[in-house]
Parts: sequence; C-alpha cells; structure tokens
Amino acid sequence: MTDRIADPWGERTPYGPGDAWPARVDTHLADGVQEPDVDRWVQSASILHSNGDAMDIAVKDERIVGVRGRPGDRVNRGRLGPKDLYGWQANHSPDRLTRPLVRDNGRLVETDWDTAMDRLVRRSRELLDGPGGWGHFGFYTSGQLFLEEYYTLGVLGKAGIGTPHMDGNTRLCTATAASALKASFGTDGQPGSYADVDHCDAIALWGHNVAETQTVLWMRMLDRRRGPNPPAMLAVDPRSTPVAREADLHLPVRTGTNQALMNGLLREIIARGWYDERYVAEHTIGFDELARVVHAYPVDRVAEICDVKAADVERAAELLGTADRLLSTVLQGFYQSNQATAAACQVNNLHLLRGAIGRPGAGVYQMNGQPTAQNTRETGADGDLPGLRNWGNPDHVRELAELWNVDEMTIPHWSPPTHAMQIWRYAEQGSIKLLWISATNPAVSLPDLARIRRILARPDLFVVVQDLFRTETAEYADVVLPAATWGEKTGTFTNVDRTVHLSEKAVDPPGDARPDLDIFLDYARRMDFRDRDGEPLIGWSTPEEAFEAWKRCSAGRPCDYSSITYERLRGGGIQWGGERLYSDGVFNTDPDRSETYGQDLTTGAEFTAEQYRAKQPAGRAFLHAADYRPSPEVPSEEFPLLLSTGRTVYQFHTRTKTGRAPELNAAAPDVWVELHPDDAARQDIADGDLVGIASPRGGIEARARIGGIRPGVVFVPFHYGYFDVAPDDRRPRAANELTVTAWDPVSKQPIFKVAAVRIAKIAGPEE
Ligand SMILES: Nc1nc2c(c(=O)[nH]1)N[C@H]1C(S)=C(S)[C@@H](COP(=O)(O)OP(=O)(O)OC[C@H]3O[C@@H](n4cnc5c(=O)[nH]c(N)nc54)[C@H](O)[C@@H]3O)O[C@H]1N2
Ligand SMILES: Nc1nc2c(c(=O)[nH]1)N[C@H]1C(S)=C(S)[C@@H](COP(=O)(O)OP(=O)(O)OC[C@H]3O[C@@H](n4cnc5c(=O)[nH]c(N)nc54)[C@H](O)[C@@H]3O)O[C@H]1N2
Ligand SMILES: [Mo]
Repeated sequence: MTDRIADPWGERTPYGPGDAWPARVDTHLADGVQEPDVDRWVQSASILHSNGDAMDIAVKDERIVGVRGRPGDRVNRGRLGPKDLYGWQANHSPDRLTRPLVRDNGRLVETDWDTAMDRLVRRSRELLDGPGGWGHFGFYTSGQLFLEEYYTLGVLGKAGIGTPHMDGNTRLCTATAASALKASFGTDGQPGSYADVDHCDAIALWGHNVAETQTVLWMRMLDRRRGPNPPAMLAVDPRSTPVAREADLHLPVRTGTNQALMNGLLREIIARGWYDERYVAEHTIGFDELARVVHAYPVDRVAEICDVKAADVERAAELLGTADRLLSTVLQGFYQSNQATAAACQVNNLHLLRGAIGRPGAGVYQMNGQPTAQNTRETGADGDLPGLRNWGNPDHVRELAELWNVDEMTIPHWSPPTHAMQIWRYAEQGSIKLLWISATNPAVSLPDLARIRRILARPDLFVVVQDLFRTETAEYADVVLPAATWGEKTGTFTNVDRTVHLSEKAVDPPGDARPDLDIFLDYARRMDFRDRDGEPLIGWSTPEEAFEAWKRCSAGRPCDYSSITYERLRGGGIQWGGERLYSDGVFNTDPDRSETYGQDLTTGAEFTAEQYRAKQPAGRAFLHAADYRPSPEVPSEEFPLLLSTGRTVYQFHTRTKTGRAPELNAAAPDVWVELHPDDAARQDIADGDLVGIASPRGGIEARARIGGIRPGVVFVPFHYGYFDVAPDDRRPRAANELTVTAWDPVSKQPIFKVAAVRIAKIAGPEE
C-alpha cells in the first residue's frame, strides 16, 4: 500500500459517469501482524469524520491490531482515510481513564462507580427536588456517541428531568446544516446520496475542504475527475486548499462574505434565464422575493465585497447555471462563518432554482462533520424533539407523551430548546448548577477559552465529565466518568447521506470504563425515573433494545428506522428514506409534518403556527432570501487582519485520539499560522518564525507558514490544546483563545471562522 501519510488519498481508480465506483480495500495492521494472524474481524464504521466509511476491526489476543475497509459497503467500497487507518491506536493508550474520579479537597482522586454515581445522583436529587428543579440542569453532549446513547440521554433529559437545557457540540458543528434543511425543505435529512458523485457533471464545494476532512468522499470525486467525462469543479474558500487547487475555478472569497457571493450568483442565474421556471412554479414558494433581494447584487458589487474578480463570479454562475447534474456540498466555511444559515439556504435555493434535487447526480449535501452528529439531531440529544418533531406542534408533543407514557407538560416544549452557547451563559450566571459534559472537550473547542475556563471553574457549578481521557475539560470536573469508546461497545450511527451503520464491540474497555449507554441507564435507574403508571421510564438495557425503542419513536416520521434491524445492518450500511429524498418534488413542509414553523433568516425570530400555515406550503420548498450584512467583528486599526480556523487532514479536533496515534501526530505535531506573503512581509515574518497572534480575547504563539491563503486573512488549526505539553512549556496555542463569542441568529452556531486579530514576530525559526 502507498504511504498514506505522504499521500492521504492513495491510488486512483478512475471511473465514468453512471458507472459503479470500483472497490479498493485499504488495510492497516500493527507492525509485525499479518492478515492470517488476526483472530477475528469485527464489523464497524469510522468514527473520526462524518463519511461513515465501513470497516472491520482486526482483533488478536483480545486487542485491536488494525482495520480493513469493507469493499461491499455503499459508502466507501473498501477505502479508508489516514485517521481511520491509524487512529485506533489511541484505544490502547496507557493514559486511558480506567476508574471514575471525584474531587476531594480540590484534587481529583480515583474511586469506584458507586461512589462517583452516588455523588452525581445526590447532587441531582437535591437540585431536582428543590426550588428551580429542572432549570439547574444542563447537558452538553456530542456528535460522537451512538444513536442508542443519544436517544437514552434524550429521554432521561426530557421525560426524566424535563429540562430544555440540552445540546450537543453539534451546535458548533452542524446546527446550520439542520437549520438550513429545516428552513428550505421542512425537516432535517440530506436530500442527496453519495451515489450522486457517480452521476454528476459539476461539483461545487462551498466552504468545504473535503480533501482533508472527508478523505474518502474526496477519493470518489477525484476518481470521477480522472475518468472519462469528468465533472467540472468549483471551490469557494479563502485558502488554497487541495480542493481549491484541484478545482477548475477557485473563488478565494474574503471570509464572512458568503451571503453576498451567493446573492450575486443567484442574480446571474435568474437574469440569464438559467433557472427551471416550471420546477420553481410547481415546487417552491418565495421566488419573487428572492429575485427582488438578489437583484441588488450585480457582479461588480459582489466582486468588491468578496474581493474576487467579477469575471470569475460570472464564470462560476455559468458553471452552476449550465450543469444539468449539479452536486453541492456545504460545510464549515459557511456554517461557522458570517450569516451561516442564510448562506447555506442560498445553496438550497440554487438547487431549487435549477430543479437540481432528488435526481441522480443532482443533489445537495448540507454536510455533517462528526461521525454521529446526524443522530444527535434525529434523537433530540441536541434539545430538539426526537424523530425530527416540531416542539411548537402540540400533536408532535402529544405523540411523544404517549410513547413515553408521561405527562405532556413534563416534556420541554414551551420555548425553543436552549442552545449550547446559552447553556454556557446560564452556567456563567449561576442558574445552571449541574453541567454534564459527555464526549466533548469544550475547554479547547468552544470560543473564547479564557471565559470557558472561568465558567468551568465556578465553585457553584457541579461539573460532570464523561470521557476516555483526562482532558483539559476533565481537569475542572467534580466527577469524571471513564467511558468505553468505538471498538469497545456496540451501537449504530448515521452518516451524511443517511446511511446507518452498525459498529460492534470488538474488545473489552480498559479497567472499569463503561459504555456511555450503561452510564446513562445506570443514572436513570438510580434517579428512579418513572412513567405515569409507575413503571421505569426507560425499559431497555441493551443497545439493540434501545435501537428497537428508537424505531418506535421514529416510525412515521421522515427519519423512519422501523424497517432497519441489527441483523440487516450486519450485511452493510442502509439508508433511511431511500437513496434520495424529494425525488417527487414533495417536501416535508406541510405544517403537520414539518420540524419547524420557520424563522426569519436575518434576526432568527420564530414564526407562529398561524403565520406558517398562512403560507400554505403544501409540500413546496421555501426559497428564503436575505441581504448581506458584515460580520459582527470586522478588522480595525488595532486588529487589522481576519482570523479563520479549521483543520488538517492528520488531526481530529482536540487530538485526544489522533494526538495518541504516532504516525498522525508526527505528521502535524504542533500549531502553525498560515499567512499571505504580503501580510508576512509587512511584519518582517519569514517562514518558520514564531509569531504572536492576538485578538481582543487573548493571544497565542504559532510558527509561520507563508502562502496558501488570501491577503488579509490568517488561518490557525484549532486542534492544539494543552494536554500533551509540559506545564513549564505552556505557551498559549489553542486557536480558541482568540475566537469570539458570537453566533448565527438562526442556527445559533458559533462563528469560528471570522475574528479580528493582529500579528507580530516573536522569534526566528530556531529560537
Ligand atoms: N482531518 C480531519 N477531518 C475532519 C475533522 C477533523 O478535525 N480533522 N473534523 C470533522 C468535523 S466534526 C467537521 S465539522 C468537518 C469540517 O470540515 P471542513 O468544513 O471541510 O473543515 P474546516 O477546516 O473547518 O473548514 C473548511 C474551510 O472553510 C474555509 N473558510 C473559512 N472561512 C470561510 C468563509 O467565510 N467562506 C468560505 N467560503 N470558506 C471559508 C477554510 O479556509 C477551510 O478550508 O471535518 C470532519 N473531518
Ligand atoms: N476555532 C475553532 N473551534 C472549533 C471548530 C473550528 O473549526 N474552529 N470546529 C468545531 C466543531 S465543527 C466541532 S465538531 C468541535 C469538536 O470539539 P470537541 O467535541 O471538543 O472535540 P473532540 O476532541 O472530538 O472531543 C471529543 C471528546 O470525546 C471523547 N470521546 C471520544 N469518543 C468517546 C466515547 O465514545 N465516549 C465518551 N464519553 N467520550 C468519547 C474524546 O476523548 C474527546 O475528549 O469543535 C468546534 N470548535
Ligand atoms: Mo464538527
């Protein structure tokens, strides 16, 4: 096999339009282990991105010794990315948490499960039975647990405690995907299929560095690009990413200006008659208003706002407006940037205007990032109601109350669910007194870390951290619960194109670590949550039973899992909803079916049921319009540059796993900052120099990498925290020391891609 650190994508297997993507099996086994030595292969899928690449885990002597792609699976046909090939080594890390920890006299000390759970349950009971009750509870979970775990957490939070203060780190990740899908099509759920890559004749990547972040999806795109009749490619990204370098056309927009660009492109498409009048008339609402708003964005104005060439905007419009089978993907360059939901909705608009949806090759992926983010959203562990139900729709609430056999008023639905940034605000203000953090590391991943550390350190906040490692966040915990992870527990999860995979337990977790499902079930049992008839609220005890319970909850809803079983999943991934959604041009916007009554895209204001019904959507999709507005933070004299943050192919998030996989960590061991040569020259900065980067919130130090980015913008990967640096070498390096507490008004997703900073040289390359 090729060196997949040097070449993350491996060899090309070119193919033509309409052909099946050829299989290629990627394998990596520990040094000295050969395939015949493996005792057994256990079915799973990848957990370090949202692509859902199917794989088998190799087990020898009851240890994980490698992985191999599953060639029969619809998603990856055997391929794996570098993080999947090497990342499993973190499971065996000697510093895994093996016993619960509790805080005694200010220090975390090891203890047993009874002691740790008893502390948690005692504090919970005090709070729940005292004044303020559920209002004191906050749950901050993940996009990395399994469906069964989220559903269980959702039920215990909503029907056991009854708090609206529950969200996932999915708020930082794909809240905008959910919002844009709901706003345009009525409910969450990707319209497209990964098979659309096989059929498309143009691919547009909107703020998505897919080459580094969904490597196997990129392999599929590259294989089409190297085959006969390749698809055209457009990249919109301020950086010169591998995607931008491959694309036929790259628009290096100024960060934060996506909405202006989209308005300009839609204006061109309408003005040139490149839209499908019949599709628009039959299947959409809002065309006149959209045409009116975008009319104010002629290419010259757009070129100026976005700082790109007017001729390139015209070329982009032509590429998009003349492709019959257009495939779009949208990710963090839109979701974490200015006007996130508004801009993501314009990509939906583009597809609706072109009638490019629900057909082979014509589709849109409002992407996910984390492997199981789709399930956080579907099961309601992000605060939404499970089954893509609308909290404002009394019938939906009643269905759940009947299913769970609880009083309707127990289920929080009297106001929108509390979004993550607001949960942290309540903790800061002292009304949330118990914050249970599972499978996320906010002390590195949330914006404005100095503030997050202050909140975590509050003496009146009881912090529970459920993780594999003693993370930067765990250091602030009152109780640390050691969890089992992928490979050590069984469950299902759903990728971007709605493909559900089963991941089976391959080996035992280390020490006393337990599956997250068991932790949540144990809590529910100790809290003695009951239904209306006095029976236990949660009647399941195994992953498969939890999955069966979820099937009953999802039945009849757009994400209907009722025909899927563990047994069928043993054959390979299965999509809910079929290959593509909306092939019949009927969307989930009917008021009885929709997940939302809609929001104003500029202010986020929620519409009422009456206002929504008055629009008579009747299965038509919404074309939402919005004017461009500058970011909440723009450059100033003191902070003249724009900061953007993001990822590298070798590391995953806060590196708790990839930082413990030697090949991956060696490939990207420390933070850096990307600078345009002009910006570097102005500060006398050369490649490799140590640079100080400061924002109104804080400062970090990073080595300079000159080039690969547009002028006026600097880029810092957000992976690097402090767990693996010696205390005496704690130079600040986490990108989120710099980022701003600000979010999209509709999706409430934090703006990680736009902040104002200044830079200065600190030292030369060797110093
Ligand atoms: N290797 C690796 N893969 C991952 C992950 C990881 O940590 N490492 N994480 C997974 C997760 S959870 C996620 S969410 C995804 C994220 O996947 P991506 O969204 O592809 O990754 P990012 O690097 O966050 O951002 C993508 C691009 O947005 C660009 N950008 C910044 N600001 C703007 C803007 O205003 N406009 C436009 N058009 N572009 C802009 C950046 O230059 C960057 O190249 O990756 C998943 N896959
Ligand atoms: N500046 C900036 N900040 C960002 C972003 C950005 O682009 N720029 N991106 C944002 C995005 S899209 C995301 S998704 C977040 C990610 O941010 P985080 O969620 O904080 O990142 P991770 O490092 O993946 O943290 C997951 C934690 O869960 C633990 N874990 C893994 N598996 C399991 C399990 O099975 N059970 C339990 N209990 N624990 C487990 C891991 O050890 C790790 O500590 O960061 C966000 N923050
Ligand atoms: Mo994410």
